[in-house]
Amino acid sequence: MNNTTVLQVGPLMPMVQDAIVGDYGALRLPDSPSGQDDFLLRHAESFEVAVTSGKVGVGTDLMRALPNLRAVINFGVGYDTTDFSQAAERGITVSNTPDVLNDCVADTAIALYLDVLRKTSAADRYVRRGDWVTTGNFPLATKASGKRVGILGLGRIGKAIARRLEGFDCIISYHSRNRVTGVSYEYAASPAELAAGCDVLIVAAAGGPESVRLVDAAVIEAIGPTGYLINIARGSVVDEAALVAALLKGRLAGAGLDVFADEPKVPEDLFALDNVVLLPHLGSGTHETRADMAELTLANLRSFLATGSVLTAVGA
Ligand code: 8YV
Repeated sequence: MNNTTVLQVGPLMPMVQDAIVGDYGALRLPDSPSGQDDFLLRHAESFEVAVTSGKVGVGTDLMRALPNLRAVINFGVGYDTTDFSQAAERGITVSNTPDVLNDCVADTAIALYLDVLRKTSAADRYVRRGDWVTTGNFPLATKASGKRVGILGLGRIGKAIARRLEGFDCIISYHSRNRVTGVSYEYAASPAELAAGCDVLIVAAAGGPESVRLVDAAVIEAIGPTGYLINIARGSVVDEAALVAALLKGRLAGAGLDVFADEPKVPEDLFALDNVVLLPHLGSGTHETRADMAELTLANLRSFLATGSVLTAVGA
């Protein structure tokens, strides 16, 4: 294997980047479009493996420009930035990092759930502004325990969220493409039906073409003015313009968002709303989980280069 077999696409954790450069002589795709053209003209044919993250991915054009690509090794469970249908057509293996981040992403969903209903971030700002002294007690919030919670996407992360919510005596229902066996939660036939029957809708569906705007204006309307939306999945799963409009008009009680349609841009209309909690896509962002994701990414790369198959293939 020559030294230019591995292509790095986008920034990666130092642990991953150092390993792929040190062990495999990976070259990094330049960030600028003109730099990329020149780079690909010289090197495109040599790359058999691309290592990337869910944030950047190997999109349609880049994948087309790599005629000998055999694998995309993705850091992150979400791979919606990689053209998976082209990969499938061309027999290109795609791996991701499932399971190792379930706990942290589910913990983040619970953090948003508690924060949005009990208004802890808003209350923190209240104390720091000195309002406790000048204005008195903070306004009452909404009880978080015992709520009816709908989970959109009862996959690995959705189930981890549900397990945590059981500890809060919540009544859980879900909608997924297919019914999930081995759970006692009620199944809703559509996202709108799920939204209509719950107090809090938590979005945990995978991103990608099949889930674009699954939560549309009608679903947001069905959550209603006393309901809340939490999204720890992908911004693309929610109609962001409809969400912002509903929040501004009081047609939704609040929202907790870790993901957005055009990250890192967040609709500025939301900044002034105390019933909205905004996080910078940090769902899996702990030292422990990111180290586990890095290790699994490298294990997939090593396995592919040694055997031609990965440990955690998407769609396997
Ligand atoms: C990562 C994520 O931050 O795994 C995912 O799908 O959204 C996050 O855990 C991201 O993928 C890293 O690029």
